[in-house]
Amino acid sequence: MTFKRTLVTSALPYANGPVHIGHLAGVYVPADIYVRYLRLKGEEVLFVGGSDEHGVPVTIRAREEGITTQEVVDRYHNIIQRSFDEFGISYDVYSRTTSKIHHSFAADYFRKLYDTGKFIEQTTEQFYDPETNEFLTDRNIRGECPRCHVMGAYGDQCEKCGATLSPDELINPYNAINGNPLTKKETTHWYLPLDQYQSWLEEWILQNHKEWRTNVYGQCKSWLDGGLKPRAVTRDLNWGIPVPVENAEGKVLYVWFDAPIGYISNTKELCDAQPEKYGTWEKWWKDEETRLIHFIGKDNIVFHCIVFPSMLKADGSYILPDNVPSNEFLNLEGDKISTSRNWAVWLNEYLVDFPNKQDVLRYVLTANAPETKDNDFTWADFQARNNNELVAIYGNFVNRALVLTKKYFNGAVPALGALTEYDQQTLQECEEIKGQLQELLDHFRFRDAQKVAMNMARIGNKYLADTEPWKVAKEDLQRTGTILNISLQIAANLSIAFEPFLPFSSQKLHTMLNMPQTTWEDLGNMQILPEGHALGEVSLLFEKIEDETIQYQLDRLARIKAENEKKAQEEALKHWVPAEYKADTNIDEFAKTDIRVGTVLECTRVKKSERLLQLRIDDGKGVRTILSGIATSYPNPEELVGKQILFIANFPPRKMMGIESQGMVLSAVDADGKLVVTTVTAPVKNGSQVG
Ligand code: B3M
Ligand code: ZN
Repeated sequence: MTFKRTLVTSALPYANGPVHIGHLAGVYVPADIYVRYLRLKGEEVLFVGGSDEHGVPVTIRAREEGITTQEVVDRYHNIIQRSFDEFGISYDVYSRTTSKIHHSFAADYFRKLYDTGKFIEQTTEQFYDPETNEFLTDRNIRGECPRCHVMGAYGDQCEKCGATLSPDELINPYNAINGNPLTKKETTHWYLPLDQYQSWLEEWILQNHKEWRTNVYGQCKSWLDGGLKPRAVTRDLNWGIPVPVENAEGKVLYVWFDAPIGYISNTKELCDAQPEKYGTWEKWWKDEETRLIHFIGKDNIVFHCIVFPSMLKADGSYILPDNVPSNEFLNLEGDKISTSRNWAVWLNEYLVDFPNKQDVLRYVLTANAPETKDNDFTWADFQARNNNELVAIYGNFVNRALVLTKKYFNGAVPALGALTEYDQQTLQECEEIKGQLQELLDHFRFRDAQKVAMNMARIGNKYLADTEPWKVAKEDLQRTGTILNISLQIAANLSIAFEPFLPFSSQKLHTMLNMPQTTWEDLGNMQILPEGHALGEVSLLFEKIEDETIQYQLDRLARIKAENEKKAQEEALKHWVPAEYKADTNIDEFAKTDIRVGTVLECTRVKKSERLLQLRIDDGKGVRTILSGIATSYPNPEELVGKQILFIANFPPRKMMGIESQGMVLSAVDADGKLVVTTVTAPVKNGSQVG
């Protein structure tokens, strides 16, 4: 199949926070490299992006910040768009899913599938908060993680251990907003019966797209092998695109239904506004000669390879993605990047600390791109790559070539004299770079491609070091001229080769070389700059980054880590101390707290409570009953029997689940939120006071 044009999309980031280096490395830089490369080659290409402004995350953010959801998406859409702009992510259109055009387009899309019987209707039981009368979406349900037992895991995912969860798996689920316990209630939704697309998908992906990246192909295969099930495309929520059918009050399109349609509606928005320049939107979405490429992160694979293609197929008039070059994840200093835990390097903040250093970040993120496996961003590596590669190789080479030309030839490109074998070999190696680059870029191997571009700078750097034109100048200025001519041609080629990767530096180098507009065509031409051509002003292409600057970033992360640990403990405590106790705990009372030692005689689960254990304790004077919310940390309660533990003896008695609790067992909370009952290190008399 030969294609006439390429439509490139990049995942629509949720407008619930700024974008961070993980986004940039995983999706936006690779997409931008690819698009710039195609544009340089003169191909017809359209680069579509936008903000994903529906879904639960934005509503959660609104609550956290105490503003309306619309204000949240307005704020972050602007911040995100600005970051993309600043980092040179060269969209043709960057719009948003709250736009009018998108709302009506997505509603129409749903309506067409609805009218042609492409959905099935199902009634299921969903988690419900009887106090607020609302259904809870996965993200608004929290509870204990069934895998790592951290408290406060989300209904769709545990941020601590990364497990993908469903709310049913959570231990003691509660409403994330108000802490209310949840019940279940029936609700009706529309489903896309993915099972009906199973065999078609198997053929389309597993047979016809074996060339997809192994991580992408593998994930698709495992979904398909597991057997696809119908997926709900609507939700009970008050933020989103209302379901455009009768009797659907309070229901909106599922964010993952409307968001990918955003690619289409954003294209339409652009094409409708500038038809002479871009043609019709249908040309981009419905013409078999258009090649569609989705750049995404790995958590989006199923939606882009299975769900969205099924939606497109259900409609029947659209093209399908030709490739979905998804990356794995980028970690930060060994830990998973997380918006909610503020464990990230935010792009807007990066530029405050590193003004005008967009390309440094682009370079490092591509050099470390998580193309085949998860990778780690560290500040030490960031510094090393800047200082040892960008500054010491690329920058140093270019600077020497230009400064020497200024010095010996008054800034004009010297004549090319007779060539040595080494000259010829150097020129040839540089000429060959183009083919290697293309081969890699065509196959979405950006990390290796950038290495190849850097190799050309290495060749140049070595060439200058070997030929030492500054020494030669004393005896043979003409030879110096030849060496510098060759070096300047390499510099000119570097500015083209690096254009997709480091657009700002290429622009700068272009200006320094006073070079006419070039295209990919010119790459490999080792006579771009004619003899006598006057160079522009010389300045440094890259600057060294000092240790203090890096230390500042490391200190910031250490602070965030400490804050997160504190928060995790607080979250655990919130759901551990029985609510009845919370109200009357304050510092004054704490001073009066009477902590004593007792031996556990019996320890059993409280019926119908997943949280409470009932302990019978020998307190030295008699036996008392204490209820404690530690059941999930002690799946085997008997292990506490016979242990001497610490308890608060003078808590007023409280009734819970019909049982009177006469005190409170003291536990320590570890960083994961697991509770460990405190004890003494040697036997003491029961009833001994602790203090
Ligand atoms: N907003 C999820 C994400 O940002 C989602 C992508 C939508 S792409 C259509 O990872
Ligand atoms: Zn977990």
